[in-house]
Amino acid sequence: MRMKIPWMILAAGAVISSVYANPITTLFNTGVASNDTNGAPATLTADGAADAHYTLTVAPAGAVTTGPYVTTQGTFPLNGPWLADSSASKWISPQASYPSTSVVDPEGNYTYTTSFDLTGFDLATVIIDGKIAVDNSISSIRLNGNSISFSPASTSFTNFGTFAVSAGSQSLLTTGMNTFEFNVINAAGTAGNPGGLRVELSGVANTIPEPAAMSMMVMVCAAALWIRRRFID
Ligand SMILES: [Ca+2]
Repeated sequence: MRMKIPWMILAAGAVISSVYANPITTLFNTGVASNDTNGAPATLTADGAADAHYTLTVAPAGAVTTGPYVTTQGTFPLNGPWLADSSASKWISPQASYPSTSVVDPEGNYTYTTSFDLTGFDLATVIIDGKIAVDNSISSIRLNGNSISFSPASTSFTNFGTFAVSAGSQSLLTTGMNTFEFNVINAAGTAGNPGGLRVELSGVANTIPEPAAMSMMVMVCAAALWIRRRFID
């Protein structure tokens, strides 16, 4: 009879695991209007429109700061130099389009900011994977004001680099809204010199059980204990 105890433990574990481990659906890639219930991109933002989830919070003197905009495809720099847009993400930039090489963004630091909601998640279990491409280089990535490490691509606007938030990073996180800042340097240049950012974010975390779910787990454990005492001991 004691051989049946692991089945009870597995049953309780199945209930617990069905309560936990959910996608963080408020992490948005650049150029994405909405996510599905699994946190994957569902609808993209139109070329030339302002990005719904990213803001340009710092820019050099003389820069356009009303965007960032989803960069227009089919023309420079998305007709060759930049990594092509995909169904997962699109480039965003200070200006909506760069119809000629005389349309440039000033040299200097551009800080792009995006926020996501960790309400209801166990902060110690948060795992986020990020991909980033920039024009021209990344100076830092900050999470709630804390610099986090990243692995830049060797060619910054034709390939993605990576960064991550590992489980156990709760000291960097806060219940409720959290903020990434991507600090991008646009290089000097008076012709054919746009700035831009491309980010893809995905994350999961355990949810903090609701009272009803906690009650269910307690009942499962109590039932297992009762069966053990009634039929096994
Ligand atoms: Ca540039």
